[in-house]
Amino acid sequence: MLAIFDLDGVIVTTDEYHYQAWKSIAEKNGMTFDRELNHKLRGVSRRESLEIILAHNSRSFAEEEILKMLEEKNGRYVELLENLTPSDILPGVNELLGSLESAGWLKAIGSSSKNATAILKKLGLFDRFDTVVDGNHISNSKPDPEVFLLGAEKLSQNPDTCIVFEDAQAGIEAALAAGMTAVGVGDLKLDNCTVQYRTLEGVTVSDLLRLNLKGAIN
Ligand code: B16
Ligand code: MG
Repeated sequence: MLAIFDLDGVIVTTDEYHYQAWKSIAEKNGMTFDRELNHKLRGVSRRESLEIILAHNSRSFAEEEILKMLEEKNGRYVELLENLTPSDILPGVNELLGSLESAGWLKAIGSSSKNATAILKKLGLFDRFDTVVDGNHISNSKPDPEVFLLGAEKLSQNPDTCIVFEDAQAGIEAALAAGMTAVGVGDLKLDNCTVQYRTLEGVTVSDLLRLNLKGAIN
């Protein structure tokens, strides 16, 4: 059995840092950016996030300027990530990882972020995962299933024995398109997931087994 965790919004919340970084880039370039728009960027790649901000502001820029904005946004975001510590790990994550380890499950990260490894190292969680697949390894962003299928393939697991934990609708769709069980996490209402937990606090391996996977555990 393989549990695949999205990173931002499931293991840690970096929303505020993305918000601050995008806001400074948007304002510097005469565009507006607010928290509602920031929510729409969950699970969306860096480039596609900027495209959403440009569309929202009905603006277009030359490719060179777009690349500069993306670099500046990431520079600001990486600076802000310096503030992350293990105390930022979301409730229930450490406990669930421990239970999965005891039960012999494999564990992976399936994230759109190109900063996933750096974030996991800051949290002291990098070594807890059997593989980390992130924005550096894929050509197609969620809702394309590539990120999750690659994780399963790397660990030689069939999709029907994989459970994905996601906080974004695009990620839920990606998990379903991969033929995996999709578990929603967080306050934002998610459609089409088998179950949604507000946090991972109190979630047990037995709960996951009860989700009635199509594969090995039936
Ligand atoms: P980066 P996830 C996603 O991570 C974030 O939710 C999203 O807001 C961000 O734009 C994306 O990563 C790319 O991040 O700029 O660090 O490459 O939720 O898929 O873990
Ligand atoms: Mg996420």
